[in-house]
Amino acid sequence: MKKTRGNKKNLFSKFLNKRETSQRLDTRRKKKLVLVGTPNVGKSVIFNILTGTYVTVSNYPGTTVEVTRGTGRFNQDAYEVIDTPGMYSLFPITEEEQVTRTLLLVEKPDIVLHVVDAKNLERMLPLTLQLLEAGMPVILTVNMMDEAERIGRSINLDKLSRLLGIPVVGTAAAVNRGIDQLKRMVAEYVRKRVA
Ligand SMILES: Nc1nc2c(ncn2[C@@H]2O[C@H](COP(=O)(O)OP(=O)(O)O)[C@@H](O)[C@H]2O)c(=O)[nH]1
Ligand SMILES: [Mg+2]
Repeated sequence: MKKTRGNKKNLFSKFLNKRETSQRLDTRRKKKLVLVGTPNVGKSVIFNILTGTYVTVSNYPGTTVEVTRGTGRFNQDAYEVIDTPGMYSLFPITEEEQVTRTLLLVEKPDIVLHVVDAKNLERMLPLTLQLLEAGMPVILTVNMMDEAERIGRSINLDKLSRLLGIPVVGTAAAVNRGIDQLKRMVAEYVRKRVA
């Protein structure tokens, strides 16, 4: 009789231990990073750089809109990286925009990378403001810096960061420029939010 009770206790403490372990793992769960922005700004190029070979493409539930997910490992952390269809506004007109908006609200990303084209910055910043107003954890990625430079545009990224009050990074993803800095910023941002 005693033995059984002992065993039960043992099982119970084993169960507790297991639970503790899974909770511990949970605090180290994969961070979720979502790429958003208008079409043709380089979201998918950045997605491909951040993730490995194993990506899954699926229709967002109940729609014909494709969402691509992959895993990125950098700065000792694992991230679920999600590439979304292009969106112009958080107030959706197209099904793509509707899906991206829902995804942002439902999946509660740890980081929203708003990717913009450095050549058309001013046209794209309204979405940054909308995302911020919606309380999203935004890092602004000013991509295509190579093309902007070629047409003689220079962008004061530090000033932009001060004005918006969020991290801003300049990239030229197609030539792998600024990606290390982007990864560092993501890691730093997540660390700050957890602390
Ligand atoms: N010059 C230049 N081209 C880029 C850069 N990033 C992306 N591209 C190109 O821009 C096009 C659109 O990129 P894509 O990732 O498909 O954009 P998405 O629609 O936002 O996913 C592709 O032809 C890319 O090769 C960049 O930083 N510089
Ligand atoms: Mg794309």
